[in-house]
Amino acid sequence: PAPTPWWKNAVVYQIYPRSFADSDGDGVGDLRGITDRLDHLVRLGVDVLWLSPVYPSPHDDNGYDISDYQDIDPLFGTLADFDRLLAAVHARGMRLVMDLVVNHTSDEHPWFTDSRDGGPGGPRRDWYIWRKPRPGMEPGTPGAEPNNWGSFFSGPAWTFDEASGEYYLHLFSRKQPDLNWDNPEVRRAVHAMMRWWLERGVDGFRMDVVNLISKDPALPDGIVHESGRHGDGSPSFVCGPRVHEYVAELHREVFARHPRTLLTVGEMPGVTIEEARLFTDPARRELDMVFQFEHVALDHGPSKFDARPLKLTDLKASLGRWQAGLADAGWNSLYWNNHDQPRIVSRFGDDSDPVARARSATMLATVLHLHRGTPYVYQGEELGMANAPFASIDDFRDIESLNHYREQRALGVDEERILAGLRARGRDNARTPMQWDATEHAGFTTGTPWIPVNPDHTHVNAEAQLADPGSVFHHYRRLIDLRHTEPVLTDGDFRMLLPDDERVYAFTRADATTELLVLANFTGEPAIVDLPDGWQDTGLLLANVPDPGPLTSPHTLRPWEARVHRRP
Ligand code: TEU
Repeated sequence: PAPTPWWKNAVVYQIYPRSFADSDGDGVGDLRGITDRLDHLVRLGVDVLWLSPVYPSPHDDNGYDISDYQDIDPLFGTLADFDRLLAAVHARGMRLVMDLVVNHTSDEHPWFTDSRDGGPGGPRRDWYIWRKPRPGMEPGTPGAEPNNWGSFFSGPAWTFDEASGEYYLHLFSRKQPDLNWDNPEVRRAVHAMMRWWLERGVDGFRMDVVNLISKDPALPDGIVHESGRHGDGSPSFVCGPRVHEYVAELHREVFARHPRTLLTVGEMPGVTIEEARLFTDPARRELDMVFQFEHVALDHGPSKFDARPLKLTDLKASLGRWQAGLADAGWNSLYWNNHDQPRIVSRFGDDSDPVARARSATMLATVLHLHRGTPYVYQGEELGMANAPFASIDDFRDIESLNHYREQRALGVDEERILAGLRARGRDNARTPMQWDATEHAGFTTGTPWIPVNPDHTHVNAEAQLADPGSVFHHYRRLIDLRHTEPVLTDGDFRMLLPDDERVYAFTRADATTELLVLANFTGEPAIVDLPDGWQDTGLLLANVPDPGPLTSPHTLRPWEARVHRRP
């Protein structure tokens, strides 16, 4: 059999540079700050750093709107700073993966200004998606857009360009025009740029919304759902007609040209298990793994801001389906958190008091890290960092939240109701500064942070947790160590237990020699569970409570208790 790829028992740590560590006191994190803090990651034991974008950008979407793919934004430092960080990461035996956003560029990228200013028939007009107004409609007026698609960031997915009388497509903000991937010139330019980064020594890419790059060329109207104000274009652009052709071409023109093994992960809103199998089946030479979104869409209504309680059986059914679906071909990425999701301890756990926070955070981590796939740790997750308090709309920074607020206010929705949705699900929850210590601004900056630090940093911080062997940090360190030392964690079969139990998440991992049992209480109350046969008196491998005691049958799990047993 082919050797097990290195990333099958690796753990990836995602850094959001803007909020990780500020070395020059301007209130924004930067590359030197990351280099200064690498030993935190070495202590944690992670193998790979995934860096959210640090390229030049107007920061309309905090760097996911790139205006130059082959440089570093002065806000974060210079290419020399980047090379120093890369060397320091490699010197510690870790690897660095870049976040690449090529479904769209910034509207300030020269490719787009050429395309716009050159007008129809201009030099790069066909590098983006331009269309005439809907026939018979007054150009530039609501409803005259070429189709009825809405943007992920509220409003229509089209913006009118007065000079040419045409519209350009942007699935995200109007400052993020979508590239036309049907144009081979665009694809060649992207391939050359990616090879440039690989020649610089980076170890792979996280590809932003890479399953959206191929659109149905007819760009048909989408269905207007009952809660929607615009058409849902997703059937025309989620895993569109030529997406596998383009991703396989990326593999051929970029990844395959670098003999050292890379890590490639595609972020794929709306991807199904069937599609994910096609993207990650090694025989197809496309990507190593994908980020799917099913498990982080179980606790809200049509809008992500319409928060609803999670049903544990829905979560188990969803994650169980993905474990089964990719068991024989392909590979799962495992995550609760990233820069787009609220903090998991506040979402699926309990952040209301220090014990419940630490206990529920380590329970959630244990469940995730014992699944089959590559685990991702998002900065601060290893400390059990929680959602931040946002006093008013002025505390929010994220374009997705600010646009949603403006749109809902214009519709006359009650302000407190909108703020409640933003506080529960807003992406800024993940973007408050990393909490290094209990000093002012949590040791993140000596200046004024670009977004307020969570007041709970006085007791939730890396310095305090490093000194406490029972901390969330040390539990993550033990989980990551297990990933490196227990082969059954990498390739062992996954079997979900108790699918109908609304309180306990239980499953096993097994290979020819070893079997693990994971029991986790997803509630703040004691939970009684009947053990599967033969697990009493088995060795306790890891628990998130100080005095776990032996397994009995039936067994009473304490609030938020997680434990891993091993046999033989
Ligand atoms: O996210 C794509 C994406 O699907 C998210 O917009 C997600 O749907 C939404 O945030 C959930 O509320 C990627 C990046 O991770 C995100 O930060 C960017 O804003 C977006 O693409 C555009 O580049």
